[in-house]
Amino acid sequence: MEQGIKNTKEVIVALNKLVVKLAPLLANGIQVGDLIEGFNAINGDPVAKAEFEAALKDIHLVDDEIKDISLSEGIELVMVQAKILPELLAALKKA
Ligand SMILES: [Ca+2]
Ligand SMILES: [Ca+2]
Repeated sequence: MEQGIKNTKEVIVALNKLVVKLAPLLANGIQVGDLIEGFNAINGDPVAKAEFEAALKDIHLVDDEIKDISLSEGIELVMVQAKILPELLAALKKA
């Protein structure tokens, strides 16, 4: 059965947003408190929280989606990443 790439896309977006949220915390070095602060940053953002929960819930489906990936799906994933890249780079630059 064709798997599609819905869950893979969700996980890519969630991971990028995680880096965007964590980058400012890690800018001054990694402390134990960063983990809690990172958790609070996500927990305090209902949209991000819902996205993370959705991504984590279906993360086990990503394996099958990747095994079944087509060229057009691969390109679509690259485009998903490309679309988030400016936000990601801006966060890392500030860090
Ligand atoms: Ca820190
Ligand atoms: Ca596919």
